[in-house]
Amino acid sequence: MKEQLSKIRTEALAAFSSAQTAAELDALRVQYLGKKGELTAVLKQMGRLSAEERPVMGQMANEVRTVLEQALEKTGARLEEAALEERLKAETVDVTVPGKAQKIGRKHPMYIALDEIKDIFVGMGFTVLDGPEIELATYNFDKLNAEEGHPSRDWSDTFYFDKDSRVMLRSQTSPMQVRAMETMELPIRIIAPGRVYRKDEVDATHSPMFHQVEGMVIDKGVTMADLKGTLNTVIEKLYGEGTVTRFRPHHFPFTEPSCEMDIQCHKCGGRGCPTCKGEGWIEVLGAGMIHPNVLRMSGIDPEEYSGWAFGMGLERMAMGRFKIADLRLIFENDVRFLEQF
Ligand code: 2NL
Repeated sequence: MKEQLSKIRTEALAAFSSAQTAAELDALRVQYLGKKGELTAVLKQMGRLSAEERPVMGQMANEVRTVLEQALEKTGARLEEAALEERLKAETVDVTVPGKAQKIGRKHPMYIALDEIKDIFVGMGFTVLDGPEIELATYNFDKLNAEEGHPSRDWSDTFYFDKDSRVMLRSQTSPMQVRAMETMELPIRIIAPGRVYRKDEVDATHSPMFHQVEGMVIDKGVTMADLKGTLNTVIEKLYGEGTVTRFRPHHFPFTEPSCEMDIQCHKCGGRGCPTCKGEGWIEVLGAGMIHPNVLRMSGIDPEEYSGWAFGMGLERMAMGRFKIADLRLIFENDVRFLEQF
């Protein structure tokens, strides 16, 4: 029995020290010290010993157990340390490796144009307004002098929510200006940029949703000269000093007289080319003196006050500003397109 115990001790110690992993070591612990292990098997034979031998063997067995347990603990700690070392090595971060470049987004060309337009007007003392995209036909049409039966009110042109054609997606940002006329103190100098909706098929120059910037000035003694002077200044700031403009008569229900403003084609200098479709001129906005009916309906006395107003398409502005040929590029948001601005 003495030989058995010393053999277990020698074998176990050798096995422990050659263990490579914690799992291997644990299996060895079970093999030698477990309930069904080799040491227990020896102890089970104690009954066969004489009364004198029993305590001696018992003591020796305990000594072997203690020695093996200490060896297990030591080896376990060593393996754990080695495993940690291994992991630290495997997970090392090389801080000198160049990082992955982060792609940073940028302003959409249309918003670059809008911010420039806003800056110009704010610099002239205008306030920027914001308002609802779902509007009452009252504010979109009635109070703008476009009575029942006006072609722009047709179901084929306007997105209505109800069969009585009273609630709609605004087709222009003028309703915000009507609300301003009703609530703001005079004099008024405002611009109203935002999304507008019309039932148009998508093509190179049309979209059922686009952006408009409208604006107006109302004060005592405001004339067509103020309209021309202000808009010429704005267009020169946007398109460059010396940009040649012209005003053509036009018709809008909410202004009288009304006009459209063109800039001379920057590509051909007015001789006619593909950019201006042979015209020599490019239309940039519509404007006019606010119709007395419109002023009156919003509670402003046209005998005392007068004003001018304008409306322009923001996409068209950005297309001209950045030489973009197709409106769809503005909405598709293809990164290869947006990266260029
Ligand atoms: C265009 C023409 C225009 C206005 C918009 C306006 C607003 C009020 C009163 C009077 Cl509240 N007028 N807005 C005036 C003239 C033209 O837009 O071609 N837009 C793209």
